[in-house]
Amino acid sequence: MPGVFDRKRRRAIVRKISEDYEDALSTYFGTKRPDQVAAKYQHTGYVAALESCGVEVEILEVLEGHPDCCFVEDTAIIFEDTAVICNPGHPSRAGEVESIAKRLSKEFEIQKMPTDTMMDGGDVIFTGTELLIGLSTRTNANGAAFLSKFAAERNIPAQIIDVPKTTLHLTTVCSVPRNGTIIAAEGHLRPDQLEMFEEVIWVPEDEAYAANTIAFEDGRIIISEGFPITIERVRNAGFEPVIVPMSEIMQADGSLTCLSLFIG
Ligand code: CIR
Repeated sequence: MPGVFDRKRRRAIVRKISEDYEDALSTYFGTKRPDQVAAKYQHTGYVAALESCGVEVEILEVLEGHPDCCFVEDTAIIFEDTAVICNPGHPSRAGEVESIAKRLSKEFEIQKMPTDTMMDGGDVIFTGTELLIGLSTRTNANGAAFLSKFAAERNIPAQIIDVPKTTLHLTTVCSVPRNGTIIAAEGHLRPDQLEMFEEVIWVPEDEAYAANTIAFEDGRIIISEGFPITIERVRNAGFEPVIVPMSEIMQADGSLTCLSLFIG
């Protein structure tokens, strides 16, 4: 299924780091206000890493007054020819979706979510055969029910996973680099939640941030710098790591996938 869920990952939309990025929301990984200038450098490096893996990247301008606007993963979920526009789970992010919907309407049908739903795209993962939908502080049961039904109508089954209170989104603590394999953070997810996978590459709790990766069909995998145990485990599992610095993105609770919306 092309779009967000296709590990060919040919095309992505990203958005520049805002001038007020230092005011971005931060609850989990932040230890200080993020450095906006360093974040811009890291974002440039991130885009270069995507391009080096063959992704055609479209860079959107900053949305004034939206410090979290670079985290475009949260704004929409792409299904084949339809873009589901999320109802962000934090009020400060509500103003980000309109401009994404406008951009996506150029090539996708637009499906808005009902007003009683709440969903961030960071709570949705496609495993290759099914959707995993996280219930979190940003995604409520109505949001999960709506997306499950929407997916079922397209013959895609969905499973709901409780996102632990220790983390922001489902994607914050896991990623699916190939069908049947999940990279998951110890201390956040439990083995019984991941029984649908043949292989779990466990990330030690003190490297939890590194569980979020972006993998490609050829085995390359973009992974955050500074997490040696995870990098070694991923390499041992047959992947070729492409390592990028992410410290200032992490300060705002953003991970690798959060910075991209894959559209083809
Ligand atoms: C937020 O709290 O909404 C942003 N500071 C971080 C969003 C990260 N996005 C993601 O995990 N998909």
